[in-house]
Amino acid sequence: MSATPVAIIMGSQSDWATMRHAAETLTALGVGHLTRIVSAHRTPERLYAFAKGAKAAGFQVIVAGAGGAAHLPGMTAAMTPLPVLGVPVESKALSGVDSLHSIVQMPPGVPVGTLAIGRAGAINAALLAAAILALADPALAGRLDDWRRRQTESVAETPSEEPA
Ligand code: RP5
Repeated sequence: MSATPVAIIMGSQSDWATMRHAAETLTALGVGHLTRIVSAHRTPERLYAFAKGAKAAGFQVIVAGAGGAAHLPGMTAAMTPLPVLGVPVESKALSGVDSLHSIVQMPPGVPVGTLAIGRAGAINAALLAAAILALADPALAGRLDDWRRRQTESVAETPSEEPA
């Protein structure tokens, strides 16, 4: 496997507060990743160069987060054969429903695997990327199993007075 199999791209610096959760999850699983700001609207040539070169650069999965008119995951998917996982970033105006609709409603033929809005989607995109890579990486599959086991063990049987 490539040392950096996952690329996490996002449309803006403002998306990092959400997308950092994907990066942190991949770090916890020992999955190499690169993070880049690539805007479909403001830096279209950067997007073109990234997406066209992603496979040759050694990436195997792309996680793309964007908010509002969130064309980044779909445009990326249009220019690479790699699986693209889309994270709808929570927008101020419409709470991320706009982002979700922009990312999830791809026409047949160019898929984007779309996750939940916000932090949950970022974490789950990383877990899904890791699961894809784990199909060909038994050591990573073991780390994913451990991650799930620890999650299971962390769930109390009885609710406490402390806030979650
Ligand atoms: C999108 O526009 C970005 O993905 C971001 O979620 C949204 C707002 O960007 P900023 O105005 O905060 O840079 O392209």
